[in-house]
Amino acid sequence: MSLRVGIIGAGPSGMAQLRAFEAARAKGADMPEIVCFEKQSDWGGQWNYSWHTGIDGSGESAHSSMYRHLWSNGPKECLEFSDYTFDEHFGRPISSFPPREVLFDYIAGRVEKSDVRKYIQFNTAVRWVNYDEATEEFTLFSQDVKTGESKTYVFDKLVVSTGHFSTPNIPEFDGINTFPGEVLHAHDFRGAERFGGKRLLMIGSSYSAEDIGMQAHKMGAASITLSYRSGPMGFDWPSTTVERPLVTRFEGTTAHFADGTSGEFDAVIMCTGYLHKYPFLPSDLAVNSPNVLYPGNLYKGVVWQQNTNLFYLGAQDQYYTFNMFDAQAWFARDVMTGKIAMPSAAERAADIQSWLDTQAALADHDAEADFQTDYVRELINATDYPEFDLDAVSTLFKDWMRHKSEDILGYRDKAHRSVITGTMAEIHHTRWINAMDDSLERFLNGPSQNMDTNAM
Ligand code: FAD
Ligand code: NA0
Repeated sequence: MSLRVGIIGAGPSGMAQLRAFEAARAKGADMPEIVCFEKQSDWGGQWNYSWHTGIDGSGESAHSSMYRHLWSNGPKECLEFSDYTFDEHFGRPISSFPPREVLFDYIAGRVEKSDVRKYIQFNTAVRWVNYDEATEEFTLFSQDVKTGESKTYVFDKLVVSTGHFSTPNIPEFDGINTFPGEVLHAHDFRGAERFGGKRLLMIGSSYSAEDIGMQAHKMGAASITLSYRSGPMGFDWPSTTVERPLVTRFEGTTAHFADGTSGEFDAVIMCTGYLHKYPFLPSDLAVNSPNVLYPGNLYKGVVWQQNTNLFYLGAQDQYYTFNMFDAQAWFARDVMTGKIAMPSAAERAADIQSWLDTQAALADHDAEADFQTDYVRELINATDYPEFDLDAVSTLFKDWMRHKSEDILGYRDKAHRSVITGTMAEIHHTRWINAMDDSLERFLNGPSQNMDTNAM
């Protein structure tokens, strides 16, 4: 009997797992029996944009946290697949910070070419998974979200690739129940147009707060206040934007901050991150971690320590994304097929601990980028995933972070060089601050919008 592999989720990580098996098949390896379960009607995960918030059209929790005007926050050269380049997909150089639709097109283009859609059961949510120690089999219970039909499957190996930026982390604040304006979490944010002229309070000090804040600035918010728990982001913000320590309480429309200051607000957006949540898994198989670069209990960040038939992709906080998911998927594939032998439990535990110790000592963002670079390198070295210059990617991350420090509204106007093809990105026809049309068509073909809007 051939190997039976279940994959939960057809976002970029699940798509990487399908591509990894297909790449081996193309080199002559046997294809296992694969079923990939995707609760939405299309692949792409976070990149599969939907206007839905809360509950989607099938009565499931809406998965994607992306918003209409989202542009990549890191250079595309840092996430490029080494087996499917931007040049191959677009046939010409494009700029370094594409909008969501363009990146969706890129990731979908690769898997369409490898004909793996046939393995995916769309509109199918995984409801529960059991593991039988005696038979070493997973029993998976799925449900068609349109018809309600439930099915049972048995697998030898299980890949969890359901992402971890969909279940909002929602803190409480005194008085927020009676705040008269809109209160939402970043997960439910779809566009900042309606905040034009409004006084906006964002709680949190990471990517969501930064980018949704700057989206609101772009769309003409009257003011943006970023309230931090641990420390300010410290960018050179536009004049509309200030940082304050954490909110201590709300009184009507007034928010009071830990430094004794206060302000009046029309709306509050919680940019307070997300929870790892795996409601379909028993607790002894589920990652339980904050959002960190190396969650514990996963050997090489992929293999569940107490059950090496279980794999997680993309469970890390992410500098690297698409190419890291590839490195993980290639590694998971080779473990599943026995090409990579598992060391003893004690050796795995020691390996996990050494990564956790290194992680605990990381001093700054540059060190974090190097840490994840070393991690990705280790995975790639263990497999036949096409190598690329990872040190050059780490340098790109550092350049990007420096550009953000220099100009938080302008870093997306920079161009970077592909470490894989050597192609220099185009300078985009429209500065990010002036770009109001995020479509693939406009991005690729213009015309420029620089003359449509005044530079802000
Ligand atoms: P996801 O993309 O979350 O996909 C998981 C899939 O699993 C989904 O399709 C979901 O429907 C499915 N699923 C979940 N539960 C079940 C179930 N029970 N049964 C069946 N299917 C299920 N990365 C970048 O590189 N650049 C960016 O600019 C960028 N911007 C981001 C912006 C936001 C707001 C967020 C939240 C993330 C962003 N990311 C970005 C990171 C993003 O997480 C990754 O790019 C990528 O989408 C992660 O892929 P994934 O497959 O691991 O998870
Ligand atoms: P994210 O910013 O949504 O990015 C997710 C933040 O929440 C931290 O600042 C944390 O503070 C704060 N926080 C948590 N609990 C809090 C509380 N009780 N009170 C106050 N603040 C609290 O989440 P995190 O985890 O980075 O930060 C949580 C992902 O989405 C990232 O991978 C990012 O790349 C992606 N993203 C991308 C884009 C674009 O590409 C835009 C948005 C998000 P503290 O004190 O723990 O530091 C454009």
